[in-house]
Amino acid sequence: MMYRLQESQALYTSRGGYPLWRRVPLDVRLKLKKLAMIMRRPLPHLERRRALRRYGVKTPLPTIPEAGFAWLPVGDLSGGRQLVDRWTEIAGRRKAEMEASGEYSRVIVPVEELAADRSIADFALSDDVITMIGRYLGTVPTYLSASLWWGRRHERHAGSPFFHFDSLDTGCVRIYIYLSDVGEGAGPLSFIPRQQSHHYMRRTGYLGNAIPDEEVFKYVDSKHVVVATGRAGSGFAIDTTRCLHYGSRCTDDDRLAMILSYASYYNSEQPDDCLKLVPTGPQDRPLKRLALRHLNRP
Ligand SMILES: O=C(O)CCC(=O)C(=O)O
Ligand SMILES: [Fe+2]
Repeated sequence: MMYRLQESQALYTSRGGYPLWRRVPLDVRLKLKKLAMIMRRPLPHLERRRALRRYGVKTPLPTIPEAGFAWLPVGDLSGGRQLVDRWTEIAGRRKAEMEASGEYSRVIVPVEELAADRSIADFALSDDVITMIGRYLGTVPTYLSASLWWGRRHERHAGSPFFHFDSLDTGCVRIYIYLSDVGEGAGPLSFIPRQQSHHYMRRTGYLGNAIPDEEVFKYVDSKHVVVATGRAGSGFAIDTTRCLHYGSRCTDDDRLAMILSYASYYNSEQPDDCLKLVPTGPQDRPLKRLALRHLNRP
């Protein structure tokens, strides 16, 4: 049992802070923090809501429902097919090179190379993708990162193999695109939909870190776990701040996945410097420009 977490490392509200503060759950804490950020600089908040209405795509798009997860027809979204064709080939080749050298690293393509890649930028910052995520978050999102992970069979450090919530914002979206076939044993992203995840958060006072499966299943029936298996080229959007999740339990097979991350403008992730390498130009659409702005690096 490689992917068994022996001891709970999770943090709970009851363990610290002033007595009243101890009763404030994670989602409320994040909301308060965000409200403070918006009050300090309200203008971008209003601008971005307006921009979404004004520049958002008017033709039908996939929707990310309240439950926080949606499969995406990646090939039908603008730039999706090109991205998948190009990066399935590159990822497979880089993985083979690493294997030949006998080394392992989860990151097989440097983040700088991903940030600078035109096919990734064309998809990740397209009006389609930004509008779809924007409708879910209620604002033009900020683009945080593109990464490409190799999960090697039996590798414990290939990703985040234990249940947790991310806490960079009150909501966020990660787009996963599998670049290899990901069956049950290849570490598919697995999650609990928003409603049941929220129940866990409120019942336990969860604040952070990894939780053993048994701990989660004391509060949520394991039948609610959704295991997102898929073929190479398939993709989905997931809100990892609202859905308990884990991935990379590569018990039988390897996994190659590209992960694109977005949150609102008011998030607490430090923007990576390599985002400056994203190809830009005078023809860029307003939504792309806004998606490349960050609170800590306007
Ligand atoms: O290893 C994985 O796929 C899970 C990664 C994760 O926790 C995340 O994308 O937030
Ligand atoms: Fe996560």
